[in-house]
Amino acid sequence: MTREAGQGTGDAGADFVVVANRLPVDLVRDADGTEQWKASPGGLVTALESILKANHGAWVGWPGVADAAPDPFDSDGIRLHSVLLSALDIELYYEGFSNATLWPLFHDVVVPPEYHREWWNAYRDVNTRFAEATAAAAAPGATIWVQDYQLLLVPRLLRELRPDLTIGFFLHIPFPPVELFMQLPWRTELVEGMLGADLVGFHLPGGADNFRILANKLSGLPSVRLRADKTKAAEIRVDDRMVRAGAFPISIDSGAVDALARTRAILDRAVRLREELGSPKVLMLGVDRLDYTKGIDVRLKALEELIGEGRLDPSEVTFLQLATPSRERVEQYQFMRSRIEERVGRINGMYGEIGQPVVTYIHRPVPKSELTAFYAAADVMLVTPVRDGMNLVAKEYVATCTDGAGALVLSEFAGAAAELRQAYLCNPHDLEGVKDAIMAAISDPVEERRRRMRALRRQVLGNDVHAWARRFFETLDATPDN
Ligand code: ADQ
Repeated sequence: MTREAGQGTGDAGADFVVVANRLPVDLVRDADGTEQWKASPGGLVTALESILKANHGAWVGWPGVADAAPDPFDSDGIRLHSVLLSALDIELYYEGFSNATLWPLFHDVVVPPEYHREWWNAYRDVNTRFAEATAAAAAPGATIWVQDYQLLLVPRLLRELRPDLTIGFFLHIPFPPVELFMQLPWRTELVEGMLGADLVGFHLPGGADNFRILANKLSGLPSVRLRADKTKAAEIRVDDRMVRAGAFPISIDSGAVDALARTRAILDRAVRLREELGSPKVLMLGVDRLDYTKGIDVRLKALEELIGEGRLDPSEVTFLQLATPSRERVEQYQFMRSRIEERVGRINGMYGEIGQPVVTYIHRPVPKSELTAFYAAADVMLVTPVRDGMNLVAKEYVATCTDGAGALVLSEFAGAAAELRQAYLCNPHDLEGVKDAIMAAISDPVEERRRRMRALRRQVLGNDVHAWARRFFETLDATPDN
């Protein structure tokens, strides 16, 4: 990671600023106390890299460790501004309000959300700090793009500090139905926080609708729907401003994934992986952050029953589950991990043979190239969340299926299901339906599977993350009263 201290946009401020809970690089502290930056390039960086570089861009975020706030510095042409979080901030704002209040509430209360005033106070304080850091980093008239549920209050706080800015906000997770959102003791503050933006983006039109209804219900704000608009946007009048809310389904850098998947190194690695897994007749794959919303237990239950009923032969089938560790200090994540690991053990105990487990479970992140080889090796991809904003894994798998073989089993409750209609769709709450979808994905005639994959590839390759970012900015530019 190149780091050029004090160079670049300097103190004049940036014309384009991304604000996210995390910076695109992580500060890593070694055991001996030395610190170094490690790149953690997600899809968002890829999507925004060229806009950031072309516009003297800056990024405001937390560097990933407690009590660290290095001076702003340039990294690969982007100026990075760190926001300091103490260990207590991380506990209350991040693990608490963000991940044990908002995350479960916004995912259909899959586990009960907890409401604590001290978590809320910390969330408000940290959001204020983010808004202040952004106000200091932005040039006059700059465009700001605030990301995700950890920063719902930032648009309004920032507008109060800097009315000259154009502010976009994008929510990466589902926006819940009105009845669920109304549980929140701080529901009005949060909706008004989001209404500080000029454009509020969601993955699906349903999220934008829920938001529009809540703005009316909680703040009495009138809105109109723009029916001819591709984003199915609505305009909400806030004082003398117009706020637009619409759907912008995110995607991946599909061309890059497709190109990587065609390289000799990946294709060879995929062949070797299958051999290392005992050359099964059918290789099924799951790839997730270890999160209770992802329905990892759903697919394990389905597999266990299918084997138990004799519909799948354990000597012919292997299921590989890659599960990146996630939010390990949050209690519900600890419970879920134990439940999943217990079930993996039970299935292997019942049906595995020596040196031939039915389920191979890897609880570590996997490098991008290795992950691509896993996708390329798999016959059937299982994506069964009980609720998911989009789910990029589904799109990554499709972009990797360059030979047109491979089948995607996809939950109707993932945002991706709205676009990937030709997947083997299933309701994760209906276990018989999940089992039938898995069986169809394995045993449908090859022509039927190829036909479905062709349609999926057209969708994913024709709508990449660059188009997503472009569409968001075009709409932000077109929003009246900017
Ligand atoms: P996530 O909940 O993190 O994102 P997802 O969209 O699937 O879910 O993205 C996960 C990313 O992590 C993928 O790019 C995947 O390749 C990677 N990943 C997962 N497991 C991995 C492993 N074991 N090793 C290496 N990499 C792994 C949130 C929302 C989603 C929404 C995205 C983007 O919850 O619904 O799609 O933001 O908006």
